[in-house]
Amino acid sequence: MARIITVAAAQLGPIKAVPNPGGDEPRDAAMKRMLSLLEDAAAKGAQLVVYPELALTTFFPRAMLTDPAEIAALFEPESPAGPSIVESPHLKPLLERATALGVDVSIGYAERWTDEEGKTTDYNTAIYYEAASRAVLAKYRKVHLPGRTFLLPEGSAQQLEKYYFTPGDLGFQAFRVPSRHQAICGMLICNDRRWPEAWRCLGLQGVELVLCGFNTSDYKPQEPGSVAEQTEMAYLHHYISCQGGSYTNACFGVHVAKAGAEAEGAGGTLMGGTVIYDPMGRKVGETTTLDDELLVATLDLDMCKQQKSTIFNFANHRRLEHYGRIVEQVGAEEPPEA
Ligand code: CDV
Repeated sequence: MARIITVAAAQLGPIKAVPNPGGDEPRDAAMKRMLSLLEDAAAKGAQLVVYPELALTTFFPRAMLTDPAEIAALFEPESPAGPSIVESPHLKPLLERATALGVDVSIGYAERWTDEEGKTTDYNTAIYYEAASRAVLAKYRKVHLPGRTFLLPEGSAQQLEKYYFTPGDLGFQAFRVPSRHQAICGMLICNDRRWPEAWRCLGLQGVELVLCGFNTSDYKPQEPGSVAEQTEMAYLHHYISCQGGSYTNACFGVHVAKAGAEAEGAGGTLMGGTVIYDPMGRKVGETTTLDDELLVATLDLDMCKQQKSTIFNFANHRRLEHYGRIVEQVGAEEPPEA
């Protein structure tokens, strides 16, 4: 039987940060928009809807909040004894409707995790929710956190993920989706898509479908180049990362933007470019706006087999004896001058 899955990339337009960075658009307004995309996706036959990174809030790491209560309001609390993310009042309406429609959901959010010992850690997280089992099949915590823990000089675009989050501790785990022909899926979050190591960890588990939400600003005043030049470069680097990951790991990739002007000033505008690639590295489709927009595609998972069994048959061709540096070294070490 053909292993066909219809996916919808649910690009979100801006979730406005008005009047201050933490004072985000009322959550129920953003939820209404997400529900509307879900209904549209289901009507178009989608079996899986993928939403962006930090889809429940504005991209708050563009500003340094210091009020603990204001920060806490942006996070979903979770712990082994509960609550779990499916109980979150901020997400529940979406998952309930997805269950009723029989549509799976992958979505990113800010997670505040309290472990058995009472230690609290904040992660930039995504989940895969399967409608058939009403369960979260997989959770992924972003590994590659860009930016810094401190502010750059005023007027710069800020990126403060290292201030808000801890690097993910769950690694790059592929997982099966029983109700979708046992599809082998994996999740990445935004900056992870730029790291071949992340893709290859999923590729080594036979991944067929990579799901990745992102928030990527298109212009940073402190960096060289005009707005037009930097924007062009942002799209180029986004495309080559996603295309390369799909090609070299023989898998589909669904990359979903939160786009548009979320906040006034530097770094407040996010690029679009929600895009789907096939295992050959071909673009299947792309959005054209910076607003809420749905990109629907029907994918044949068995298309992954051709490249996985030939040029990217890892078992036949990989040479582990030469890859030591990848795990033994972090920064570049140049050869001594001759
Ligand atoms: N949210 C992100 O991870 N954004 C980064 C930016 C800062 C470069 C990205 O890789 O798109």
